[in-house]
Amino acid sequence: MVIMTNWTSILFLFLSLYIFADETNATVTDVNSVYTVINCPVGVGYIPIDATGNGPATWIEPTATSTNAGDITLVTRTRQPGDTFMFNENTQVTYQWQDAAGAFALCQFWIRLQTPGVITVNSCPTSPMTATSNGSPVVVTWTTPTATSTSGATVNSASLSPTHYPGWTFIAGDTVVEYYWQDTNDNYANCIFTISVILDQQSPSLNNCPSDMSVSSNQVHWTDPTATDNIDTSPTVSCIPPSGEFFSTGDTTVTCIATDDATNTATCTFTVTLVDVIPPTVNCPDNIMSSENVVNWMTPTASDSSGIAGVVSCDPPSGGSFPNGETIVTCTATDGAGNTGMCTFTVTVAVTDPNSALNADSAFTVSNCPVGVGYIPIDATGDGPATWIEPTATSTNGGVTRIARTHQPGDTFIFNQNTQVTYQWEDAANKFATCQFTIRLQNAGENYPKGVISYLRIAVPLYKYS
Ligand SMILES: [Ca+2]
Ligand SMILES: [Ca+2]
Repeated sequence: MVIMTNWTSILFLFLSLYIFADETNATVTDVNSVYTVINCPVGVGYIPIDATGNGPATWIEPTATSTNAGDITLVTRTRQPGDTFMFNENTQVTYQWQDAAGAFALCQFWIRLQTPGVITVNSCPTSPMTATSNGSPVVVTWTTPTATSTSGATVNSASLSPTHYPGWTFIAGDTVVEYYWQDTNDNYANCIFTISVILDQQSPSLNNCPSDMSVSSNQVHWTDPTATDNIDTSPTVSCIPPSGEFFSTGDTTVTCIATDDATNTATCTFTVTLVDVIPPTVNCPDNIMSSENVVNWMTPTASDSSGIAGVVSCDPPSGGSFPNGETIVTCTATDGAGNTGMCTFTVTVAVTDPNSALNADSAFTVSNCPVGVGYIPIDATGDGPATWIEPTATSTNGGVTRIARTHQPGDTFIFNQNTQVTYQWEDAANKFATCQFTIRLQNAGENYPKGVISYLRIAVPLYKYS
């Protein structure tokens, strides 16, 4: 007879629970590796026996074999089938064997006489649950198991008394977590599992950290390094800033961090050098039409990926005197890396010059342009239509097209107001001719002062009316 303290019994029970798992045919290796114990009802918490009061209970008795030579002796059997048990009490039953070599094996379980029905436990976590720690307590969570009674009795949740709750912290080592339930028929059930926290104080290894790189595009991609660890099979790897980020001109240090489950870290760094090869973007104003030779505009803005676009200058500059016709203005800005961006716009000056007929393109001949008349007076008493002989043009270059006619005979004009009428033509050589004159509806015989109205016969390239 082996006498054990209560503490030792509990330890042996947990050993057998752990070793037998959910099988009834298991080897008690930790007790003595030579044994095979059959029909030890481990993992069931207790064996429920339907009853209405104190009475006998039966069960299949466990047996043991040993690889050691000689006979095996059952040295302990605290109860045997047919014994009387107390109603609604858990009674522990212990079997212990000793073989000829002196090795022991143990089987312990509980018998309970109770009202018919058992409590079924749902989602008891699989034991052991594992976690890793770098030495600090770690938070472990699990799904809280639930229980239902097959007898239809109500499971008394008030009796739910876990030893630990999900979300608690655990230190390295094994911790046994237990849940117990009781129903209104006084049936019992439990769920027992082990949380095994493994001490890991070794940092992961980072492999294939990118080399320093020089790039010309500000969006930079690379392949993140990989990591291995002594325990964590998939340490996380992240880089700051991450691949695919937009970088600023110059040097940026990228730091990659590998982290294992126990929050041990390893880092590596590399440098991304962004060489600026992108010229600034210069934002020109819209094309300018001017009736004066001196033309001003707001200095264009410019932007650059480096953040510094440089000073914008235009050629010819704002505020200068522009000739009649179209002038292309080019504005540029140069960034710190010497990249120059540019944009262009046109300044078209159309200054009405009474003497510009002398500057007419010599290829043109314009007929019926009423030059020298100041204006064409039309007798009228109010707003109304006016008619005139329309001018025409020919060119030695051929291909003359009338590209503008601001008014045509029959149009209505405002009384006592000078209205300028413009015709313009373009020939096959892209030369232009313009005829401008003034129409005025006025009282018959009225002499509105002549000579103050500008007029023009044939014009050099002024501007295209659209
Ligand atoms: Ca590790
Ligand atoms: Ca740039």
